[in-house]
Amino acid sequence: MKLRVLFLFLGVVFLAAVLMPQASFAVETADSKASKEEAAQIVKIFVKDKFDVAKLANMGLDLPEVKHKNKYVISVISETELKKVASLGYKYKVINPDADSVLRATRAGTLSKYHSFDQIEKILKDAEANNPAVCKLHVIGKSFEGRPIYALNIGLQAGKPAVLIMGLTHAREWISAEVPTALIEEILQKYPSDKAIKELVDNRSIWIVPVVNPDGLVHSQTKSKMWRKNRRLNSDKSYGVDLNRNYGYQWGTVGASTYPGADTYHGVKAFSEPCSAAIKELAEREKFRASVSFHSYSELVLYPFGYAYEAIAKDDQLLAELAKGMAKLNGYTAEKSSDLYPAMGDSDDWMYGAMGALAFTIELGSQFVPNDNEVDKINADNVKSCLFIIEKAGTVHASNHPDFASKVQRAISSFVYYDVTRDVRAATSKTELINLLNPVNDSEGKAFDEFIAEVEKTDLNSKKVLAPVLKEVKDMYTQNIINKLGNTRQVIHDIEKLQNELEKVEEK
Ligand code: 0X9
Ligand code: ZN
Repeated sequence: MKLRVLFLFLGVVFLAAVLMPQASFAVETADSKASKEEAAQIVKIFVKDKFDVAKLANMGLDLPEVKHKNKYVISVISETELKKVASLGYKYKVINPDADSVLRATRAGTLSKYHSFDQIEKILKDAEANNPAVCKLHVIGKSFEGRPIYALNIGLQAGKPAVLIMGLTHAREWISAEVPTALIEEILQKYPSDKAIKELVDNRSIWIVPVVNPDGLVHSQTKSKMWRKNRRLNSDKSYGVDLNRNYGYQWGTVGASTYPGADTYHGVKAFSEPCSAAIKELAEREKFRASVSFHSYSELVLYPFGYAYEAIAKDDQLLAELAKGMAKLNGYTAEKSSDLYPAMGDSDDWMYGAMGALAFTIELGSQFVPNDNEVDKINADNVKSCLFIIEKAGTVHASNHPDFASKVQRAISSFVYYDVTRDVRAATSKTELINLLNPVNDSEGKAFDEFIAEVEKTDLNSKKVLAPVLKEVKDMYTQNIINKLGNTRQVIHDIEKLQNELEKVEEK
């Protein structure tokens, strides 16, 4: 078993080293702007199985459409990346050699059904001005280029279950800002007359961030429509970090690029970007019970974990049920995120894994910018899914949510989180965990029993992180037994108990 894990690990490291893209995508220098950008092509790449898909995601490719059954993916790709794909032996077909130009032609330069950032800003300010009793507009941070990141809080009583709805993490996914905006309008319009909506406003704290990536939206709507990332100027003079690879759970491992020019570049460190850091701060403060992040496209409701096939959430069943509940209302398909493709650093893995929120990503529609005549239906269907999850957040919760998790559980999840994110707080949170488990503080061994039960439930990566703690605790207990040597019967009993429990864990 251990050998298999080691081989798997070496295999991943090898693949990552071989497949990391060495070529750039959309590289701009500060002063030469778009002239040096490579055109974004839309390409169909044929795959054998899910491991082929994982390899492509691991190269840092951006894969908006993955058809496992029909054995192909659609990628938005640069010429250099495409050459790399071809050299690895993948068959492909160029669907569109210049994706931006088609959008230019079909949309004729107008936004028509879609809102600009300024228009959304006005909707938010009007919402607050016209409904001061039920909503308040917050600026939760500033983007790289200095634009405000707005969060509208609807339902102002303190202490009610909180839910977060986010849109437009990726620049070109314009429809993903429309649904949260439509949700605001629906709630505020219906609040005075609709009993069910009034019930939600009075008993929840609903936070809506329609545009997580304002710089990206402005860039996509005015300069380069197929833009995905934010607009950070990277050290190699390329632009942008993929905000959905920048969250700090299992950060820096798979399904993203270390290469700044790539479309899935994960940034220099977790939460390096003001926009993802703003969401982190908000989430740490509000302790959301549930969250939905809108993207486009593929008509999917995704649930964690996304970073690995084998990483199964403790609340897998509940997450799947809720995803299906939302999917029933918007007509989409519910699936575990990694089944689309394994990728780390997305908002859901962090929201769920580190914050204990029941977190979902909804991939809207069947293209990045659906046709005008589809927008109203997409909005209406997905507003229903939002209202469903907002309602559910009052009655169900993740087992690791801070309001519900035990001390031991919380200590385990913060230590694992700080350790995997290489946060300096890992050391103090380890000490806290060990103190809880110290037999001096845990004379009946209750915390220890809970620790063992919790370790058993965690995924393989967390078990690896927890192994040294287990060893230290084992040593402490052994020492404690030795200290009690006077009472032989007690010693034998304690040793047997400890041995039994350790065997159970070590077998796994
Ligand atoms: O890749 C993404 O960030 C999301 N898809 S998109 O086409 N909108 O870019 C999906 C994220 C789902 N999470 C994982 N597969 N881990
Ligand atoms: Zn997206």
